Amino acid sequence: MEKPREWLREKSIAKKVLSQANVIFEVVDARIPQETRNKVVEQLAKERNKKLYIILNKADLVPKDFVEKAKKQISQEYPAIVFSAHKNIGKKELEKVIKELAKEKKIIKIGVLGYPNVGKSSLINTLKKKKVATTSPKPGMTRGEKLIRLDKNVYLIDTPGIITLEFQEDLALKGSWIPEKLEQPVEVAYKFIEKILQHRPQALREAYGIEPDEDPLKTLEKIGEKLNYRVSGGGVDLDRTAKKVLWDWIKGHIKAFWL
Ligand SMILES: Nc1nc2c(ncn2[C@@H]2O[C@H](COP(=O)(O)OP(=O)(O)OP(=O)(O)O)[C@@H](O)[C@H]2O)c(=O)[nH]1
Ligand SMILES: [Mg+2]
Repeated sequence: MEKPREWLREKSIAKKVLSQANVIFEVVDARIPQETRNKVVEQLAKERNKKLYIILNKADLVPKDFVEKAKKQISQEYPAIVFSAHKNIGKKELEKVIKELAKEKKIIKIGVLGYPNVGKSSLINTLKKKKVATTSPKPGMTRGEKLIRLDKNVYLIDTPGIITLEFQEDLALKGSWIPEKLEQPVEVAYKFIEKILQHRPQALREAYGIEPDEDPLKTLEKIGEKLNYRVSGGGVDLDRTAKKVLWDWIKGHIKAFWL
């Protein structure tokens, strides 16, 4: 299991933020909304009786009917809001929610939590209409927690991504782990391509101009060939190709999504 100490540090940050905050915004990736729901965050919120909203961020990367279906599914458990920090989606609705929350208490603190790289800091910047939180395609950008004043009596708390006790391979599949830090990038890319083949193979055709093979490894090879990533001797550099594919997913270049 990867780095329990780091995990504990993050869990303690989550606990701290959860006790400071009145409300939780759990940010998920709208492309894989169920897989990026964070069990630790939801469990801690439940234990502490904190109201939790699920924000489906990066909605600009998926079709509208898909994200609406995801929202409907999640709404059975938590209030859900479709959002994009990059495009103007859901901002008014979220602002309305915040306004309503602000009426309930003298001072309202909203903890923004979720897996690394789902767009927590970007969401805060969008609401604030100013770059107050550092963002990056690299998972693990935000380190400590940071209090940001949104309004007279409204504060947002930016936090580092919360990782649960999971294998780095599984985190990488969520776009929450830096591909270079993987021991076996090819294995992860294999699993990732397997998922895409299952849900939306044309995403690979669109991204790389290749004809996906039903064998994920062959598909990875085809991508490497197309990109002309070679090892000395002429074979396809699978390692490099695997990292590239995982980065393309992180950067939103592969248009796939599933529930
Ligand atoms: N397409 C798209 N990309 C987004 C959106 N929001 C954030 N991103 C991108 O996702 C990446 C991660 O964004 P951050 O805001 O740094 O994510 P974070 O959750 O704060 O990440 P950590 O601090 O590492 O946990 C960046 O490359 C952003 O540009 C969005 O709504 N749409
Ligand atoms: Mg951040």
